[in-house]
Amino acid sequence: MIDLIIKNAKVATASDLFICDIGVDKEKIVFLEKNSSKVAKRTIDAKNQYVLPGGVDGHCHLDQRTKDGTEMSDNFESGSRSAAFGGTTTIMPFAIQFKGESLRKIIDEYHTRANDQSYIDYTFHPIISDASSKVIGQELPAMVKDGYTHFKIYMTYEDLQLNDREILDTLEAAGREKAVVMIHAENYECLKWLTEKLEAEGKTDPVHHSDSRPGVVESEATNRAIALSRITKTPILFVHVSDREAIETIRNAQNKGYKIYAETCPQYLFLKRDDLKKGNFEGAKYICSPPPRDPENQKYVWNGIQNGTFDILSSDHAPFNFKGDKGKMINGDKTPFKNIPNGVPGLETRLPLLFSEGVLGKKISINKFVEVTSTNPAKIYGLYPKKGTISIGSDADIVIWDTGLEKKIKNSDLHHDTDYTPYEGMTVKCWPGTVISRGNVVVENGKLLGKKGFGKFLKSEISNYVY
Ligand code: DUC
Ligand code: ZN
Ligand code: ZN
Repeated sequence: MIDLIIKNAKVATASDLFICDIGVDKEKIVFLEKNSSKVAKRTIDAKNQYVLPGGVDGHCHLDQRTKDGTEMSDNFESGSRSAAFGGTTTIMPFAIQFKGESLRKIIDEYHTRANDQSYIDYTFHPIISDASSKVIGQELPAMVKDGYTHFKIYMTYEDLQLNDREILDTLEAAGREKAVVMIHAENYECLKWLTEKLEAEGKTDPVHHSDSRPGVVESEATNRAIALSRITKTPILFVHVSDREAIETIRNAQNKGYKIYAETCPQYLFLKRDDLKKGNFEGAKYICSPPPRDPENQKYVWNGIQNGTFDILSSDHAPFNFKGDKGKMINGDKTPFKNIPNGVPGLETRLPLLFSEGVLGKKISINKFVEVTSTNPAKIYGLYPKKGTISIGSDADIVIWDTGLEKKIKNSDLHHDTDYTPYEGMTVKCWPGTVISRGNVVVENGKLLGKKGFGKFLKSEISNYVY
């Protein structure tokens, strides 16, 4: 007898929509059949419910080391728990390298942070901030061989940024090894110059974070990174793309046939610049980089999902508490925007927001939803078809969705350890009902049934996207 059958499932993948029974045994999907007569230890009837592959969140930050005295409010336990409640069954947090550190050492350290903590499967994106010849000539190739096939680099932040020459060196090495390079594109000199001018005028409130990083700061860096990608003939993936001109620049490059990929995030669909103006320092809750833009800009982000400019929608969950002296209020409730840690929480709300407004709001198809939230991140980061689809032989990472609801998002109902959500009060019309990771029910009827430590580290294959 097999472990589980999900009957009458309305299954959506990135390409198809069909009704069938899903058989699960020993953590895998073993059959997809209409009106199956087989029996299992457990049967779930999913009649009239969408049954989708578990979400793959290709970008989140958990228990990430910082240098400024702040501390992330979610670790691998609370972050993975929250992700599971939101219908995500694979997460990809970052392992950050500071200058002078060995990549291998930091990966070992992040394994220690994640070991026996996660409810769901995970992989790491190493962040390369030290592009020394040893790191990119020796460590990077060895790490790709060991299953770390995707890396992030920054064009901004004093401690993290690579200059153009270092980016060229890194891209060349990554291209040789067939690694995926994710790029945070913002022009550091420009935003630093703008920040200094704002400070000189006494403009240090949260909303001025947005003035220090106007769209052109992002689009200039985007354009330059595309040039560096072309020079080295190495594909790149832009993370957390927000700005209309940056989107157009990416679209143009894609139209010319360059291998340029892009990710956006819910904060650029649902949050706006005016949120940063909220009084009593509340605006700090919305500080992330790039910053939320104006409502007109949101239309371009939706359009970029619709027309395929964006391959991926990730949460970029970068959690810092609003209160206390380790988060947004590191220097009290007058903390100048320059010192406010960047990032918003969103692991749990990513899928319900996009399903509700995108699919149920008829902006995107159910297939597009699966594509950008599960299948593409699995493909691009070398985990497909183990993850990211419902097919025979894939891991049984499955979400049965409840629709037809009216649910107000409240932080007190979420399962992260962060003391706020920027989506407080927004209404969604769906929520994951049953969340299954490798055949095991992790969440059902709002209850956590999964076990801490069940989640395993996943080695990534070389992605087809970089050939
Ligand atoms: N980049 C991220 O990817 N996340 C949070 C902040 C940032 O700059
Ligand atoms: Zn970034
Ligand atoms: Zn991020």
